[in-house]
Amino acid sequence: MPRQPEQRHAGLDDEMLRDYWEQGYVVVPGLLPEASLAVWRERLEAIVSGAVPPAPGMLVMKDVMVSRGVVAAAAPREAIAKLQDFENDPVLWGYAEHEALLDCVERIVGREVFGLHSMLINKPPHVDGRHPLHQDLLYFPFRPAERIVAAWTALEVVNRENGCLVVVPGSQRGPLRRHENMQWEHVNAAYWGAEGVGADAARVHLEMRPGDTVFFHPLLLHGSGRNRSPDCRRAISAHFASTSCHFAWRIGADDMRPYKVVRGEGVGRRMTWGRGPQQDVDPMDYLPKGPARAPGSDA
Ligand SMILES: O=C(O)CCC(=O)C(=O)O
Repeated sequence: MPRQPEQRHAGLDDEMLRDYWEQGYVVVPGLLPEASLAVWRERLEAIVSGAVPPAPGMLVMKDVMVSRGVVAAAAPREAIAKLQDFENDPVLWGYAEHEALLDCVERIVGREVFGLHSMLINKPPHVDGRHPLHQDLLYFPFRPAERIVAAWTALEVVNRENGCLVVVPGSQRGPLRRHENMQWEHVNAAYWGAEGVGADAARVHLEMRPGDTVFFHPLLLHGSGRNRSPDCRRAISAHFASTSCHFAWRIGADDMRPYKVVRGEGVGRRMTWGRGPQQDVDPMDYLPKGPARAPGSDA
C-alpha cells in the first residue's frame, strides 16, 4: 500500500544504524516527501532569481567558472554553486527541523541536537564543479566527531551523470587528514581535498531518488563529480551535533554563529561556548598550507 503523506517514515532501524557505524554512512530511501522537496526547490529558485532576498547570514555562492567569466550562465540558477547557512530562512530551515530527519539524527548523535551548518547545493551544468574527496570535520570546531552527523537529501534524481555524492566506505575510521588545494584549473572556494587519497580509493557512487537521504560521519571521505547533464543537480544538506559537544579549536569561541537547538530541551535556543581548557585542536594542522592556484596561472 502506498505510504500516506501524514504517515511518519520508519527512518533508521537497528541494522541501518549498524551500517552507519561500520561504513560511515547510511542511505534512508524516501525519507522526505515530495511536497517538502518542491517547497525547497521553489525557494532556491526564488532566491537565485532575485524574487526573494537571501536571509541574513546566507551566502549565495557563485560557481568559480561563472564568476571568472569562463562560462556564461544561461539562466540565474546556472550561476549558483550553493546557498550556505540558511538558518535564518524560515522555508529552507524547515529542512533542519523536519521531524523525520531529526528522528534519524537523534538515533546517531543522541537526544539533544543543534544545527551547525546548512547548505543547498545546486551544482550547475557546463562548469567543472567537482568537489574533491574531503572530510567535513575539517570545517567544524566541535568534538567529539562521533556526536556530529551530516544529512544530505536529493532534491531530484542524482546519478553518476549529474555528479552524485561519492563516498569511501569505512574511511571514517581514519584520522582527520591535512587537506590541500587541488591543482585543478577551476575549483570553488574552500573546496579542499584530503591529502594522500589516491585516485584508486574504493569509492561508492550514491545514486539516489528524490527524498532519499544519506547520513554520514564527519570523518568520512566524500565528494562529488562533474555535472555532465543539461540541468542543475540539487541537494539540501545540514550538519547536526549533540549539545554535549565542546568547542575544540584553539581559536574562536565567544562570538559564535547562531547554532540553534533543533531537538530536545530548549528547541530554538542558541548554543554558546566560552573559551576553555578543551580548546586543544589547531585547525591549521589540517588546512591547506600552500596558496590556492591563482586565476590565469594555468600552464
Ligand atoms: O553535494 C555535493 O556535491 C558535495 C557536498 C559536500 O561534500 C560538501 O559540501 O561537503
